[in-house]
Amino acid sequence: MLKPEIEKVLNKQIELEASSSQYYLAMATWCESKGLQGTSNFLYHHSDEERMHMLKLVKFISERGGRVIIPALVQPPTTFDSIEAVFNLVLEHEVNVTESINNIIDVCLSVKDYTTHNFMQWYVSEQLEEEALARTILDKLELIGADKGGLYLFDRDLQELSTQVIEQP
Ligand code: OFO
Repeated sequence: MLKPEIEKVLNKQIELEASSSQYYLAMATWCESKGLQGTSNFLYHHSDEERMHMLKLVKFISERGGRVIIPALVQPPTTFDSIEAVFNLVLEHEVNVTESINNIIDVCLSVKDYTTHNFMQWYVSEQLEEEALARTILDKLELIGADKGGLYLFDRDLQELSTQVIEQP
């Protein structure tokens, strides 16, 4: 049986993963409207991944006899200042997610829930990768600056990345 403290933080994480998925979906549609098809596909995939992160939590709570709360949707922004702004927001968001995951780990240790602690290790490594990826993308964008040809190649790179980063649940 899940302890109430754990059920609470896991449900909060479900909300955060769901809102990440919505947020990246909004970014994907914005990039698509700017002709950045590769970047858009990358973000569509990223949005799918976040939904998968949410589902893993939903199933884990259910399997442990807890109560899942499916959160209401919050409308993400419809427009963004630039592609750099998009990825700065991605990084900022992922850093928040990491903090939230670290908080769950703290709660697991404080109530001695080693099963959830073990389950959350997957999220710890996932966050490491996601933050690193967002930083790499931002470095590339800084390198490109205002070079339109560079942006074209960047978009092509992200198209390629979008087929690699998708994971199986
Ligand atoms: Fe990228 O947030 Fe999920 O875990």
